[in-house]
Amino acid sequence: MPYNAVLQPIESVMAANPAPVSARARQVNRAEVVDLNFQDYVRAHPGQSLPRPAASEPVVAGSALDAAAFLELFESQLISRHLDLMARVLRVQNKVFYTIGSSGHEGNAMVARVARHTDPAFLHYRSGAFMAERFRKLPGMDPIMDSALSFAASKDDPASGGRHKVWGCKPLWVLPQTSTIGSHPPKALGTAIAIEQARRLHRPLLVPADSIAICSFGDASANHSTAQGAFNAAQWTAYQGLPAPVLFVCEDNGIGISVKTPGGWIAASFAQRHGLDYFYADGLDLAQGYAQVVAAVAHCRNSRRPTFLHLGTARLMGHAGTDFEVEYRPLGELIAAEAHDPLLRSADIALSTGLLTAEGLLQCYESFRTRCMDAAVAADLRPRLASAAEVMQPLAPFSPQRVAAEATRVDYAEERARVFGGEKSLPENLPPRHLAVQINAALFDLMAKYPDALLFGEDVAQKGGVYTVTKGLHKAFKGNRVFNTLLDEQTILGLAQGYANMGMLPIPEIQYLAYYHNACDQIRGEAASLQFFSNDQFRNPMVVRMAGLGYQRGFGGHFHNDNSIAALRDIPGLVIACPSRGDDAAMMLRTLTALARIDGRVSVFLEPIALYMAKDLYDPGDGGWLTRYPAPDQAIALGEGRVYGDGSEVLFISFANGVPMSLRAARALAQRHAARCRVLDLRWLQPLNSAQIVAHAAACARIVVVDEGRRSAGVGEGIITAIVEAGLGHKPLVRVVGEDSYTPLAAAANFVLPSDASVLAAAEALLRA
Ligand SMILES: Cc1ncc(C[n+]2csc(CCOP(=O)(O)OP(=O)(O)O)c2C)c(N)n1
Ligand SMILES: [Mg+2]
Repeated sequence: MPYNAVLQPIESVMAANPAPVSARARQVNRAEVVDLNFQDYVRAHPGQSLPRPAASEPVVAGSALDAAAFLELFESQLISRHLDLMARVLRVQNKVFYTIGSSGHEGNAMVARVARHTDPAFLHYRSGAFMAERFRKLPGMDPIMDSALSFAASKDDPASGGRHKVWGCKPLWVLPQTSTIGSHPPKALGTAIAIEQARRLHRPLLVPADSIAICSFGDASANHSTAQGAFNAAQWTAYQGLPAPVLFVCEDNGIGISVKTPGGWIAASFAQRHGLDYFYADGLDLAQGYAQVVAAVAHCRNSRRPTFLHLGTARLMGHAGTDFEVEYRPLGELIAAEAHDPLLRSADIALSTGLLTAEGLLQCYESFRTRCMDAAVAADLRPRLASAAEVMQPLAPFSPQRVAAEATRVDYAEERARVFGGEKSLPENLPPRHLAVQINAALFDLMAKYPDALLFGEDVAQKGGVYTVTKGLHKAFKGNRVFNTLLDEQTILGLAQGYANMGMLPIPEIQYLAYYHNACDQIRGEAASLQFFSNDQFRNPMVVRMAGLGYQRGFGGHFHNDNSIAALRDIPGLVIACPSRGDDAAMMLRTLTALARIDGRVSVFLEPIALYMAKDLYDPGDGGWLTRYPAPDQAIALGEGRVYGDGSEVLFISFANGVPMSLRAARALAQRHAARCRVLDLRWLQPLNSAQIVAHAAACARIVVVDEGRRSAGVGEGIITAIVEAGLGHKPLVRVVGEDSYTPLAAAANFVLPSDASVLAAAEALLRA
């Protein structure tokens, strides 16, 4: 019996006269329809009509799939289906909290079967069968119980510790994804490139050297600009003959929630791309589709080229349990999709070949139902996360002693001497220099200290960066460790995640703070969330350098003088460091790389462009802003600010460009009013060191917060809040802060940013009050 026999009578009846469609077909609960359809189909099947294949023989004539493999794949499909059905039933009872299912996509089990469990996988949310199949690759693992714990948001969920329903598994190299569609292709590509780069650098690799990265997503998600950026970056890489063994798997069910993908669009858009090799496989028919899945995986592994596997699927039971598909899809269309249920086709193969009897299959079907329901009921009894502390436990791991020890570790003297060209030219033996030079020296130092550190971004290599901060690094460490990327911030941050996933230490550069906003989600949604959603099992440590903030004399306008860090400040677990002078910068960078290495943290190093070349503090030629390079055993602990002076009449709290401004204002107050001041340079903008802020605020009579960021959502709000919450809100205090404006070109910028004059005026007003 053709597996779509269920379809034909209903479709023809519908066409003639929609009225007689059976009561079942009209049901709103499509999960029940799909469930009953399967049972009816099996019961009505005429049974064996083909010769029964031996275990190692093609399951049907001409198929690349043998009978034994077919039976296992079918079992994975059934497990996945019953996880979906269980979720629909138990959601209503509040025992399960997630109902986006995999029904109709169970053919993705083929990809899991053909790939290895050490091929890092970044999966679409419809990957139940992929997971069930991959679970076979290691002994002693139970996909049903693991999934049930995840559906139930139990603390014992091995994937995320009850934080989210994600497909993830540490031993199986499945890195959990967020539900942002299309956001994972950049890091999947990054991981593929990292596998190759580690080999070139002779770094120990965490997976076999011929691994591939697998990245699956839906047909609608393939249009997302983030995904398209990753496809383009993969093509750009392959075009140059560079290896990028990533397998993109587009699971095409023809629809995204309620929006149809134009017929044929995925093939039309992807079949002819330069540098992206296209394969199509029927994901609704294991016997048919298997050969193409095998071909795609083998091609990706052997050629090391980006490969696009277009997997035909269907969407059954709606987008999620809450989705009443009947409201936006004609009934006939639902029935048609249900008739293409891949499990009907698998049942047809099993029954017509005599591999299973109808009775045996139904028993098997029911036994998986029972196992899934029992597992879910048991999972519901297991503990759930019970406090904010428990929820946040993996968010921002911090081991201060170990980080301090790592930051000041100096066991690479030989490499250091080689890199800097001998003892005499070690930077700590040179005269004081400005910020850009000291950051450059610090990067040389860190590249020497960490042989797996990689520095990359737009223009960082031969040119040495737009502001020469990375000058000489390419020459010293060569193109495998210091390299230019294509012009795409999402790819830069995706690469960083990929390198980190493969155990390296990425130091990507975002050329200007303003352009971080083009790729914000790669930090906010992706990099910074991995430890949280994997219960700290996966980490993607990195130090992202961003040049930013205002006051550039030579290069005006908003985008090169962006002063907003609001889009960084509220990212859970992210560390933001912002030095104002060269010695601090070097010591802070050491702490950030140590934080990455020891605690797997993601951090941003915000470099104030206008201070790169600043040499003087009070008067032209005084050299007051030059600093000596700190010896490599010196570091600054996370959160520790720098305090200038011990006066108690006025406290300036600031960071970056605001620090020299505050110091100049403090000197003017001393000279004009004999007022004794102190200046606190925060240095770390997230997490804010409230205790230090409050201690100095308590010790001083008046407080001036100098925040070159914006009035709204700037650091100043956090500083004032810390002071007020500590009960010090009665003290005279004022903010000198950037306006809620973009920064205009030329001298007009001074109207919207704090200046020497406005800082001094605010402080004097406080003194007078
Ligand atoms: C960036 C983003 N925008 C919107 C959504 C909401 N959303 C979730 S799934 C989805 C449709 C995805 O369709 P497709 O990629 O075809 O996958 P399918 O669900 O059909 O398997 C949308 C719009 C999201 N998760 N992420
Ligand atoms: Mg879709």
